[in-house]
Amino acid sequence: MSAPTMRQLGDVIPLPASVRPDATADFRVTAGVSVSAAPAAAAVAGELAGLLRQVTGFPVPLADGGAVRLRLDETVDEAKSPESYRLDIAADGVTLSAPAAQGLFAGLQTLRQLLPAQVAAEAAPAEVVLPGGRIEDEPRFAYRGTMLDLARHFYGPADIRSYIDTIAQFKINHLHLHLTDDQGWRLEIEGWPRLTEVSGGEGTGIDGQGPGFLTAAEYADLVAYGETRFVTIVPEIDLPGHVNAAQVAYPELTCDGEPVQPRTDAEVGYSSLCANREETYAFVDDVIRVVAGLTSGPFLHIGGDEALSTTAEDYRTFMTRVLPLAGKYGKRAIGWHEMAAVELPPTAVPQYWRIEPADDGVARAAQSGHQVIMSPADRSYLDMKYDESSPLGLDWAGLLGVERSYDWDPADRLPGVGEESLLGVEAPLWSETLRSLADVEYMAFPRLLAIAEIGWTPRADRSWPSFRQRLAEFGPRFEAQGVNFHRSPEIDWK
Ligand code: TNX
Repeated sequence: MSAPTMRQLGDVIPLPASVRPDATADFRVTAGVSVSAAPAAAAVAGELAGLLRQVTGFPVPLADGGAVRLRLDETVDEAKSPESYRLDIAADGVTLSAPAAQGLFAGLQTLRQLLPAQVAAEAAPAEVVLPGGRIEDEPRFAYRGTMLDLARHFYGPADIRSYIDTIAQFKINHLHLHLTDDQGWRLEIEGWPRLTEVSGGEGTGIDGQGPGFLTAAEYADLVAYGETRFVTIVPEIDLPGHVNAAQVAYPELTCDGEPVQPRTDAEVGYSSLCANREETYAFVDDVIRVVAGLTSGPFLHIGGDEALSTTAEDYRTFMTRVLPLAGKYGKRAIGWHEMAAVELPPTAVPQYWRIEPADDGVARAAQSGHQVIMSPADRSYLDMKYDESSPLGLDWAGLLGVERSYDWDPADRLPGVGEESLLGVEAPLWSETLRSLADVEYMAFPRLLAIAEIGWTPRADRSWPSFRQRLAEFGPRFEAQGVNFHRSPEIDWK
């Protein structure tokens, strides 16, 4: 048997809040290892046993009195985040404890990264060693998200599930799905079949290359799948602009009732719902009711961006009527920051994407108690090119290398929107130049890991040299999982 390889206790992304290595306490995972768990932790325990099996080749049964123990633990301070956990690695065993299943799941992701990347050959089981010590961890922000744009290019349920699996490993806990735009409508809505029959069909998407839609049942399944990875789905119906696909399907949604042509180009800002027609609100109420009914998470994103062909007055009329509909159907509205131009319901969350600070009401909203999601395009837009040689991506917000995506802080972006006003951070990935899950992965990895660390790790503990060094270890991990990534020359990949 070859000598067991070992990782360092702090070799984790995102970096945990507290890491105390103890070189005398390494734990050797040997042939007899088993996992024990409180009944409420059975799912996470099953996953951990599976991981250990994969890495070592040992049988790793679930059994009482196992050396690897998972506990839902009252001794952990209940006032802490449900995502908090404590991981103790000692010579005689490993104990993972948390106040809630989310915390156990977060701790499992840490443990996964402390195991070697290798997968044991079936014929040759191999011991591995976990580095000794204690990790105590909890997130900086409750919302750590990323976004997929299904409208410009559709990705099916298998791709989305695979993406959820990958992002959850970095403690990303929200997946925002941009479901509708000028080029396509990607979620079946009961009572409005033409939305997806016409605008989800062949020839939709950028250059007609991204057809497809989620049936209501497929979407509900994805929501449920996300729950098992503690990833909350945030559906977006983009309103009142970005609606050409809806108007192609239902011409009565235009101001003059005249049909409009399908569009497969990347222009923005030319379409709008009509603020002074009741048909508009009947449609929007219905769509929000249906989407809310299919979504278990607390959020519903109503878009609100780039409504360049809606007058300011119509925008205000429309948003003032539509924003409360999220609450009417039990959801909390998120919208791109343009919506902060109107009086917001108390729980509404502006998502800020601007490059340069401007007076668009976001600071005012924060001062009156609104939480904000930070997604500045020049730091968090995963569809920006890495550098001039990037085969995919746009560059209107600048080039976005890995260091640039790491070396900023959401609490410094906008005067008046500090730490206490932030719900969290999100990295959107628009699909104009993407054609496959491999393209998505290439743009997201490794930059999404930078955003994940910004969202999780205490600000004072972050540094680019440390991140850069830890990131290098993830090359072989992505490869072992078959996840595509950009071998950025900024990193000395292992
Ligand atoms: C801006 S910023 C958009 C999207 C585009 C994206 C491309 C924002 C809320 N909207 O419509 O897809 O740029 O980077």
